[in-house]
Amino acid sequence: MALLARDLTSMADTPDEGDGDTTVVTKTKPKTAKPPLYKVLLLNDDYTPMEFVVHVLERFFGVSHSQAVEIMLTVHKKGVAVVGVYSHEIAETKVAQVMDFARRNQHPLQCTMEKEE
Ligand code: TYC
Repeated sequence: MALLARDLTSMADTPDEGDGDTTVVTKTKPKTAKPPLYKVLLLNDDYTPMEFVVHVLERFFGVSHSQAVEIMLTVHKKGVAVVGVYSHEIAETKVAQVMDFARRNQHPLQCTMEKEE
């Protein structure tokens, strides 16, 4: 049976079939926005014992003892340091855990979070 003109037209540029030519199909990837990240900051004060801060860093931020001492001394000298970067929910949990642990131990240690730009 003979091909109709419209059949030839529809086959002409169909990928992987037709006249043997190759058609390259390019697609632009739909852009999914990345969720924002939040820095968790530890603040210096005059009263919280250094060893308590070291313990907090080991316990809640999973750093080694020597890393914890280093970070604690940075906060002690500079006033503040970023101790981790997390999703909003994880950052909130870290801040709450540190604040609760400090309060229960009657230390004025402060921990906050801010959006990473
Ligand atoms: N400045 C405190 C002291 O001399 C130690 C300290 C370090 C406190 C870090 C808080 O986030 C802090 N005992």
